[in-house]
Amino acid sequence: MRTQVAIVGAGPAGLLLGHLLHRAGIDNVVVERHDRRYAEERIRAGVLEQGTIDTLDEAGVGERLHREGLPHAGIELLFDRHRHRIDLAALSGGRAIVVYGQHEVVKDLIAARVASGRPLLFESSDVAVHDVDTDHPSVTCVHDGEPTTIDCDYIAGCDGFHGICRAAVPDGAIRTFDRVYPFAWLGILAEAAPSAHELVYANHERGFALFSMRSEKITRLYLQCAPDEDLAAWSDDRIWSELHRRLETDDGWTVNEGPIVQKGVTPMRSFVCEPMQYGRLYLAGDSAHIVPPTGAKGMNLAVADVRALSKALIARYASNDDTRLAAYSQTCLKRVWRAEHYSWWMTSMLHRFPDSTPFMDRVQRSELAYVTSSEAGSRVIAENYVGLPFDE
Ligand code: RFL
Ligand code: PHB
Repeated sequence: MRTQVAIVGAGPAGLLLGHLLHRAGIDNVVVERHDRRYAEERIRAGVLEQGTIDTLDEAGVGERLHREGLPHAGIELLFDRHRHRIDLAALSGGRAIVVYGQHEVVKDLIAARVASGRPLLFESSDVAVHDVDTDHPSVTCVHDGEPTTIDCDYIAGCDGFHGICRAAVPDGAIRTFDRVYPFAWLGILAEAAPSAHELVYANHERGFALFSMRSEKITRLYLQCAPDEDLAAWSDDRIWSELHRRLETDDGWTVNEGPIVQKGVTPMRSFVCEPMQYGRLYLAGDSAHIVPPTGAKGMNLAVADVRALSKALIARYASNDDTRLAAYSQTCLKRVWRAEHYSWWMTSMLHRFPDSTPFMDRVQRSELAYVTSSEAGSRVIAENYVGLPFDE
């Protein structure tokens, strides 16, 4: 099989790239290791930045997100039993966020892909990339039991943090930057009406907690836990009791309980590889960088990467102009490092570190008091949370 761009991975990055290229008339094939159901049901991110919403709108896949997503104009930080609101819209010139599950974005993109008639090869095994440092790269895999070769001009590595694309770059051709945190998040989905309209990020002496939601009927909650936490040790009762303690406020606000329909543990790390390209292989999304989820940036960065990559490939095919392709990594890394700092900073301000000292606890408390009382402090949170404008 021959195509212009071979895309490895059908997460938000790979699917959106495939769709943006399709709309520009650029032929592409998407190869995915898992089946459609896995892609559509994997519960992950929930916060879409303004720029992500704009990109999905421009790509013609924003209709359901506007109908079913929950627009939010603020978030709250909870500490010392009080909630403090950050007015995102007022502090960022009217930008805001929408809460809409990543798997819903994926469903919308898969539907658009199927309608386009272009190939999306689910359940492909033994996926490998070849000759990426030549002008005739290829991807091989086994699909429907048949060994398959996809000859192409370019390869997009959109296969997540544990994928094969970054691993195919020879040692020494990329540099990596890494930080692993001494905690993780235990996340649940509960069939319970959210008891507040906005997200609540809590710093508590027993550890961080986050109140979020997916719909008027589903609450999404997270608790800071150990990196190697054993889920079996967490009965539903224990989870609720810990959530109530960490999210308790003096004004009597409390989370609503309901049947827990999903539980999982998410490790926390920061990671960047530089450059995000080797030869004709371009990395996008989690395959090139990871942020801890505290800043809600991961999927948004994946969307920003493929927005830049699609524009670069369109310029290349439309007018044989390689300038944007050559600048791809540099363009993306500027935004990536901003998000890396913000996610690290929010994580540091809101979590309990096992090696913390009474001095560091007081410093953290002072920082929270400052960012929630000073307009300048609140603005730093707001403008980063809603996402900075694209540098185009
Ligand atoms: P994905 O979503 O990991 O998709 C990669 C795809 O590649 C496939 N794959 C392969 N395919 C073929 N051959 C191989 N060898 C392959 N290896 C892997 C995989 O099966 C998969 O389908 O990466 P992508 O597209 O870069 O998207 C990144 C986002 O998924 C990620 O950054 C976010 O989920 C992070 N994240 C959040 N991001 C936000 O913007 N806002 C949030 O509120 C937010 N909250 C979160 C999060 C991530 C979380 N977890 C579980 C890590 C909350 C959590 C709890
Ligand atoms: C979520 O709703 O899953 C969510 C929201 C905000 C975050 C991370 C995850 O920072």
